[in-house]
Amino acid sequence: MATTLKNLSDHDPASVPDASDLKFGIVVSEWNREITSALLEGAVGTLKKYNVKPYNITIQAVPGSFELTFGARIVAENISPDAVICIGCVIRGETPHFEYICQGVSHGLTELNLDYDIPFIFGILTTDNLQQAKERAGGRHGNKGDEAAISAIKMASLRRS
Ligand code: DLZ
Repeated sequence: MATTLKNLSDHDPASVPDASDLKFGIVVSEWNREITSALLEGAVGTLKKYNVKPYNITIQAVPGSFELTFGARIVAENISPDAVICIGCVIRGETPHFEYICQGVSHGLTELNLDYDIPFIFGILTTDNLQQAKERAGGRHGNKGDEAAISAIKMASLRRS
């Protein structure tokens, strides 16, 4: 697999714009909480690392990844952020839920990106099992929360430019 042994959170700090006056919303799914709380920690830590002020980070929980779209819309409308980061973890099970949830949230966030004047970031792990999720939530393949935060800063900065 192309990602084997690669830390996907590796990035060049020089490529990340100044974020000291940007405001972010984070919507986080409670489903697979062990994973999503690690992703959230990564995202918040990375935003702060790039000088985002704590009072410019608003966190809203939703029950599952399917609800991320609605939660993100509500956050966008209520706090006027520069970007919304959506955090979730969908693990393939023995039911068709995996496909329905992944398609629902990816289409939903794509529509929000087209309809609103701010970026909505896809910080959602879609894995075959819990072990793969752990490896991408602070394990050997980095933390997708970090990546989502960096994407959010870059896209929010692009919007302001
Ligand atoms: C129902 C469900 C299932 C089976 N699996 C997951 C999952 O792996 N990750 C996740 O974030 N949510 C899951 N859900 C819950 C749905 O996202 C949603 O919350 C419910 O279907 C209620 O709309």
